[in-house]
Amino acid sequence: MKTVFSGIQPTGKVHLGNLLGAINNWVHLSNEENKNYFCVVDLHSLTTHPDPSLMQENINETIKVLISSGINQKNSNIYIQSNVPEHVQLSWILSNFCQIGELQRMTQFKEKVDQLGSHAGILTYPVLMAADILIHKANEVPVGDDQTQHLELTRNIVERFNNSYGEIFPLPERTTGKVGARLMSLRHPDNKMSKSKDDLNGTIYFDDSKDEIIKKFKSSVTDSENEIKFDNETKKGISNLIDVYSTLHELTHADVENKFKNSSYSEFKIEVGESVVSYLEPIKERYDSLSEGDVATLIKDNLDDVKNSAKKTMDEVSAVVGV
Ligand code: AQP
Repeated sequence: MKTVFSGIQPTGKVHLGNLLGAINNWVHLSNEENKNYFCVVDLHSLTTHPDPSLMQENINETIKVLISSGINQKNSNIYIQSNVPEHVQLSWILSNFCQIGELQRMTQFKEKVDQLGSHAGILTYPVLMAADILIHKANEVPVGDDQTQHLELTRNIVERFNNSYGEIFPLPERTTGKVGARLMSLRHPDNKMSKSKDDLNGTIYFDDSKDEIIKKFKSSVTDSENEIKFDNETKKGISNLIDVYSTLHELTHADVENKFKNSSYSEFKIEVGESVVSYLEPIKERYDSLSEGDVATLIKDNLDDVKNSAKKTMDEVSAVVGV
């Protein structure tokens, strides 16, 4: 049986990129014979200096989306990172198995320094991510392709740690959804769809109304041709829409091209928009039916199991390093 770990930051409203690039895959994995840990990584989000008055609301909303997404609760623990201090304890130990130069070479570090300034949290973020994964000894990590470098770093840390202390951690593998590894903004197809960017019209939020969704797809930026063809170099906008449609209908890009070979861009945009509406509808319905009490009970019920798993790893790690 595999152990799966993945996380999401409570940095704003969950969007279609989070759902298709990550959470959808979590739902699939939760229906297989795995032990799953899905974590709202609030400590990671501190690197962006979020407004404290919005934090609890964002955490609750993100947890509610995870529950509503269809994750099978039987073999999955949804929890909040800061409730389990072992994440940070392990992160400190692992930071001694990681070079400063490696952290400085991370693409996300370079991008985020420009946006957020160069504080140490941005630099050491990938070590905390390694600890998130390793605290439950996860061997499978379903994340978007923007996290490839961080996963590679985790694997390097594992190899160095195991070389010193024996086979303590498994070597984790990254997995992505079938398609849609990186969903782009509908207005700026060069940029990924994102929670925290100010790009309301380019981002589909999980709770957008039907009209908002159709309107955003109708006005999505494409190109001046009228051929529905996947080409991520020269036709990024339309390729992004093909990605969305193919993910939702479990079709290949070629199937989608063939299905819409006689359609105009505007007809295709409406079809994609309606598919997204149908996908989000049950998620929104479940979300609306959840009370704060339901969420609190679920978090409380999961916490013992999560804490036991984290403590077991920390006890083992503490023993081998001699603290
Ligand atoms: N556009 C995207 N396409 C596919 N996958 C995506 N993910 C994020 N954006 C896309 C995946 O969603 C998971 C959770 O992401 P995160 O909250 O940890 O942070 P992020 O990657 O930085 O996502 P955002 O939404 O862009 O947040 P902000 O704006 O705060 O940076 C991850 O598995 C991620 O790959």
